Amino acid sequence: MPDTMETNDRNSGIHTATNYKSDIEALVIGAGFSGLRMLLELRERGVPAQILEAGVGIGGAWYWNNYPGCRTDVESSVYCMDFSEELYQEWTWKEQYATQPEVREYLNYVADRFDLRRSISFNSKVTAAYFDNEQNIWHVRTSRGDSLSCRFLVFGTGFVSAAKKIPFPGFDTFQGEWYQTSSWPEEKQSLQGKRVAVIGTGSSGVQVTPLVSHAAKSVHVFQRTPNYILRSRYETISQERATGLKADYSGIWARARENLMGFDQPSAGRTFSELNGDAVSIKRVLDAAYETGGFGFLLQVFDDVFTNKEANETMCEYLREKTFALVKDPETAARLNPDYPLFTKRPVIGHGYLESFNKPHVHLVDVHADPINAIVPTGIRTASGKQFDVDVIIYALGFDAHTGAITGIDLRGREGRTIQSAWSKSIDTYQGLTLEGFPNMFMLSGPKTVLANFPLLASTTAIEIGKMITFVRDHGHKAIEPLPEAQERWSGLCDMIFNGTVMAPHSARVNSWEVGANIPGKPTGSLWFLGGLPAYTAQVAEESIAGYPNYVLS
Ligand code: N01
Repeated sequence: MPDTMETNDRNSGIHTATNYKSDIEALVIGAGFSGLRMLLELRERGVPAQILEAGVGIGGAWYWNNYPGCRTDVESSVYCMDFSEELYQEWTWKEQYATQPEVREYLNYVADRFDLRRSISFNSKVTAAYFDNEQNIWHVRTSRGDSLSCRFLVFGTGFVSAAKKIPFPGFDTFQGEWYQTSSWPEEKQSLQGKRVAVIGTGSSGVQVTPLVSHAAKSVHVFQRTPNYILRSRYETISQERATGLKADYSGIWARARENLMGFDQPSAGRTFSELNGDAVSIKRVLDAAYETGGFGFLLQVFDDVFTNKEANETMCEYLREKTFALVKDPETAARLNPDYPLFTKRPVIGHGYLESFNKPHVHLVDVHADPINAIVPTGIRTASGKQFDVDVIIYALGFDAHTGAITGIDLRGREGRTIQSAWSKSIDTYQGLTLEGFPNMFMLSGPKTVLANFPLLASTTAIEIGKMITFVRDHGHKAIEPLPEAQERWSGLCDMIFNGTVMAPHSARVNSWEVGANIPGKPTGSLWFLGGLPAYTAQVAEESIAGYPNYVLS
């Protein structure tokens, strides 16, 4: 194994020397938000650590999802690192909902500002990790043939990093250009005057479609399950607003930590029944929240939106009416409207998406009724035999969320137990952080972690993982792993909360990735703790305060 390696950083064009030091104690997989935050935490705690990153640049999901139109759906004022006031004062966000280039620029800035690059090995996709029972260490291999070992292995691979495989027979026979939104090429692609197909109408498909429609000669959008489209608020941040945000650094993060989903937004402060069915008052609160834009609509209308069928359906109906108001052709509008409770699938922020269908060259193709059954050299064929000849296919098919980046590795824990066998029937973890049978292995956003604003969630879990690693080192333990009964209890809690929501009975039928239902053969069940960020933060902190009673320390 060489001591230093040259890697070409795609973002900066700079050749960065990365060092593989033999005294590395912790290996972190992924140089996105969570991996970078973890590296900072470990450095702070004096734990020698290294990041292994598959890409050749910083950013994780924000590096790969380079497609036109990609941007955050959480306000940039909280979609960032919370741990350093200096950083918050130095960086000025241009957009209220940052574009992908802006987020990537930010993460590069963070990496440089805190001198992180010297501890990142790019172009190093982890292919295998085996736990050595005798020595209590992990042996790790990368795609470039490096073998490393470490005491602690930390996954910073995010929720949505392993793309769903293209399932259509013949996709490799297509003679035109094709792209996946999740690994969009760095070079600019011209779609000018081309016939384009977009397959998939989740966040990625909805973001890319309006941009494509500006340039393409024709656009066919292949929709299987419609999504609720929330109003976007893509505005630039004025200098005055930026100054105000910076001055409110402590307030913003204090409020976000107290918010159910880690946003700087007030909760509704009312339930549906409190409005006594008063149509005027209901419309007033719906209008105000819709105008706020983004996830404001979810959190600022009724606090019982996830548990009260009537509250949820009232909001759904409001959004369906918006579709009819925005899309001129009522038949198309009807097909764009979902019939399931709001939040069964993650809602999507649409900037000009619905309006795209008013353009004469943009067509909606319903592949629920008539599924795609093959890709042919000239285009797409559906089960009924209809053929759509196109020059370009854009696959926006989503991800093997939460687990794909972990199960994609030949990962073996204690006594050679594979990750596939651990998650064959049910995808369980303890607090989304650790997994029974996989000692000294941690996940910054593992299955059954809290559903919340990602950077704040990652900051919370990086701190807790940091504490656990410090505890193991300081107390002379060799390994830590959760008790099976603790893991079972945590899964039971996650299931109980999920089953109490109005979404639960519908999630599988609409292929929600949040329950694993978008991947054939994947065990289904809630992959989130839906109890909110404040409750999650308190529960994980309790473990460290009590000295890890739900863990086996050896
Ligand atoms: O993926 P998705 P995504 N035939 O799974 C369709 C984050 N994100 O990449 O619903 C036909 O939501 C599938 O249809 P169906 C965010 O958390 C955030 O768009 O399974 N269609 C669906 O329409 C988001 O939720 C941002 O019936 C097929 C689409 O492909 C998550 O990533 C931006 C099919 C996949 O939608 C995932 O979003 C982008 C088939 N065989 C992503 N297979 C922002 O911050 C799949 N589909 C804004």
